[in-house]
Amino acid sequence: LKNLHLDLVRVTEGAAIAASKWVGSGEKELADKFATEAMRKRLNRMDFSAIVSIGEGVKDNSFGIFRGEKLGILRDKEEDFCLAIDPIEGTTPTSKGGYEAMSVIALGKKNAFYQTDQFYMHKLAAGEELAQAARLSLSDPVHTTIEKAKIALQKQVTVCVLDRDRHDELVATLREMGCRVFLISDCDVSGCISTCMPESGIDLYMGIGGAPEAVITAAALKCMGGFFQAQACDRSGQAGAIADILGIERLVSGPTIFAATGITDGKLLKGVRYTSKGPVTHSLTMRSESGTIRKIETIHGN
Ligand code: FBP
Repeated sequence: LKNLHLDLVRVTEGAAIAASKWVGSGEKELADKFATEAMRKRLNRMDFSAIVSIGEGVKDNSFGIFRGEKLGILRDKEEDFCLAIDPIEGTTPTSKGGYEAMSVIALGKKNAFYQTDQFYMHKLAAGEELAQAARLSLSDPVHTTIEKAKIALQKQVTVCVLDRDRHDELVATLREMGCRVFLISDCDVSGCISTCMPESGIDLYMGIGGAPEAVITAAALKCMGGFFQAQACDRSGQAGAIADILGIERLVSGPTIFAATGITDGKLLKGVRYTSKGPVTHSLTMRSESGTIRKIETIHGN
């Protein structure tokens, strides 16, 4: 996969620039449409054949690249790779000029990525230090996870959670247990990744979010050595009990590459800037085989 990771950054750069033109426009669907078209166009210039394992958008009725679409110059041939894509992770912050929107993609070998028609998954993420010091499990009750984290880290635990009504009980438990809680309006991929960045101050990510985002997160945390488990569920979390809890290897098996480009400013990446020399993007690309993490600032020219 080594030679593909810089090409994949070009893909997220293109999608982020297309999306950035719609920042604050109030036009979620149009932003998504143009970002998706840019992503498809750039993927179709790559010298490979890849199939989308898990795409975006069905839950929002959005215009999208969905599961089963084949992409790349060699797309008429049998695919060698699979993709998990989200041209805009954070359509609401894009349309409102909020924080954390990114264009993201993950690539693996053929059939490497988990596929589901469920829209939502229950998620638990932690950074490498905590993952090594405590045996975390999504099957544990919330208070057990927090007790384990407190013992392992010997400090007040900080948890990132999507700000949704469905998380009221979770947030109440975290507060009762003396946790610091970071409620984010959107973008749980970056919420999960921030557990692997000590400077973020976030120890754990907990709660229910999108299923495509879970596969993309698993790819990112595989590259960063983090812990991640997810379980398919409905929006309220009710169906969770009947689905398997999947670890990183079940979500993303074998080597993987992750790439992201900021659309608006966030913890992880700066958003697209417009200068007299053209748009400037800020991206991240990571490879699980080598553990390489590259941060790339690109001036695109006019
Ligand atoms: P979109 O860009 O597809 O809207 O996703 C943003 C997001 O916040 C994801 O990060 C998260 O996984 C999901 O939406 C949560 O879904 P919902 O907004 O329905 O609770």
